[in-house]
Amino acid sequence: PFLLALLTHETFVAGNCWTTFIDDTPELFEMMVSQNRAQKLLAYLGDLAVNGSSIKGQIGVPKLKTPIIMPVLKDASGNPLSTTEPCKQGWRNIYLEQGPEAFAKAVRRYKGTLVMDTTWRDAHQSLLATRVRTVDIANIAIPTSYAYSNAFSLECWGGATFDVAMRFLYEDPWDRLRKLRALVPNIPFQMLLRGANGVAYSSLPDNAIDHFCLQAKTNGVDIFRVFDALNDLEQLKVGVDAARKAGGIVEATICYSGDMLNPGKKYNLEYYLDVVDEVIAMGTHILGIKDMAGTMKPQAATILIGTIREKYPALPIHVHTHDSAGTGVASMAAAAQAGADVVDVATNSMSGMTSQPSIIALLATLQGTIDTGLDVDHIREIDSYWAQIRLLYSVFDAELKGPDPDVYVHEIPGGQLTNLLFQAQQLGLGNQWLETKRAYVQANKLLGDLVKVTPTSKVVGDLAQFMVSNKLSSEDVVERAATLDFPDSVLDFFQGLIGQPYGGFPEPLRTSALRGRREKLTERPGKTLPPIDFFVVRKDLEKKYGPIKECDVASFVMYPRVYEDYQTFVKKYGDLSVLPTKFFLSRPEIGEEFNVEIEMGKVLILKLLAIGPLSTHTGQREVFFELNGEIRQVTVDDNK
Ligand code: 3PY
Ligand code: ZN
Repeated sequence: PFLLALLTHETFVAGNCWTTFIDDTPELFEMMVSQNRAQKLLAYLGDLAVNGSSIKGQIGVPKLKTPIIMPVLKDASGNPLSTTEPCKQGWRNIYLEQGPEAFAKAVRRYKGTLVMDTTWRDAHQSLLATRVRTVDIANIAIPTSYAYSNAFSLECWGGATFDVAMRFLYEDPWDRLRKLRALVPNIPFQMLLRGANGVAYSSLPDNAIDHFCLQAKTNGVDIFRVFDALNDLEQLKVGVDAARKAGGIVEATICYSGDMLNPGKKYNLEYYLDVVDEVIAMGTHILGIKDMAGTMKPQAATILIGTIREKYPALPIHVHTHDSAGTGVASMAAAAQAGADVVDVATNSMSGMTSQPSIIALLATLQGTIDTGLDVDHIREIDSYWAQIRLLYSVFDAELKGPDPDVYVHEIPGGQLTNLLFQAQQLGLGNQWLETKRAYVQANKLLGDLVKVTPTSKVVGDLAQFMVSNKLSSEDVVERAATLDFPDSVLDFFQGLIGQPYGGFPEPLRTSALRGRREKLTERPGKTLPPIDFFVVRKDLEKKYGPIKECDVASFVMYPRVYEDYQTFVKKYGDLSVLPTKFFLSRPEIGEEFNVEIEMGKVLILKLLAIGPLSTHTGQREVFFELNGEIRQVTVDDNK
């Protein structure tokens, strides 16, 4: 690349070179970096052209064929609103100027009900396998800063977005956060933290959670929704304390599981009220109620939220649901009427089914009774963008055909429901899905009726799939537990690595399955894990990858393998977050021109010219591109 930079430098080309030309021309180095980036980008595009997409879970090519039309917001007089600069008004100002307590008080004082929009996190996690890329969120971020300026928050980070960004999208999750933050300075950003697990699937040392939350806060997160999958309060406290120490707004959250209206249910009103008392004693700015499967019927929302509201009049309450059964709008309206301060919704085109209920449907339901402070026309405009994005990501769309009120029976959380359905469809057996749902109910019962959300939902799901694929009934599992080779996640749960379930572990199943091979934990796992030495981790990483940021250390600590694989990918192909999604997922037509802005103001104009014949000798092909008017060629292994 250096030679290429030298040979293409205009002074060199003009033949006006002097002996210290290289030393006197520092932009040669910059040119080299740019050319290096361009070459890596061509290597990716060449590979995509020859071998097709290697993005996991992708089926086919995007349905969206036309360029994306950007929405135009109008002001009160019908004139287009300027969205060149981000909006400055919003709830975040209260937090920045007066701190988390004042923010919580102001939210509680608000006369209507506020909304959190989940489009940038949970909605695509639940409908599109978490595959929406930074560029597609960033492109709509400034208009969103206006349309949603009175929103309580935008959920945009955490949960599965953290590892999926690195693992499948080859993006840096921190980079996403920083980019979005710069474009939306006015609306609080919310993340989902899995308590003592951070954004991973099992416990980490406590200082890793502290370190992670501080990085999250520093890079742009304001509100931390912290939950524990078993409502294990000790596990929850680790995350709550970390978020508070980082200076964030703490939303300690209890998970709602099953149907509390059902007589004899393990998780009944009494249970929830006890947990709420403990969570409040822990200290939280806001109480979160997380109905991750969408089993909180409207009447349950009225009773649960109404009772908490009465008992804790000053406490801000934020309610989350999924629309799997088709009753999400009704439940959120009921929660708002019962005194919830904030409820969760998603933009229409990314709502419904396993995602959150539709924002406009909720606004229509509340119209004339409860104000959200949002402009429906603006929200509708923003949705016109997401309708196109949904088609762009059609390759990951589970294309659910309708609501699944069976969720009241199987209780599968939204994101997992889409995943399990997809896996059952891949197996191609017509009855596989019904069998999986049935087995999920049995597995949950065998495990003692758990609160099911990441990571406990995976434990139940893995056991269910294990039962289906090995044709095991519940009785078989109990009788043959001492000889069965249970999935790792089930053994982790039995060992106590995920925390302590309410009501205890199921016995004798636990002891038979563990067979003395693993020690049973009686305390939370993080208590005995040795603390991370961040200085040493950083030094090791810098030796391998050169200068890195403190947040990269946090990525490695959370997902060591995934982070290293991501680094290897970036070394080979560069930072692909700048590549438009259509060309990240599918090759351009021959002769189709497209632009990639590799950095501010530095635009590459690209065209795929030809894919050469297969060399039987090397198993490779030459792929020809035009890059800013010059012909470039890359050699690609044909893996087909
Ligand atoms: C997650 O942990 O990623 C969730 O979305 C749980 O609901
Ligand atoms: Zn959710």
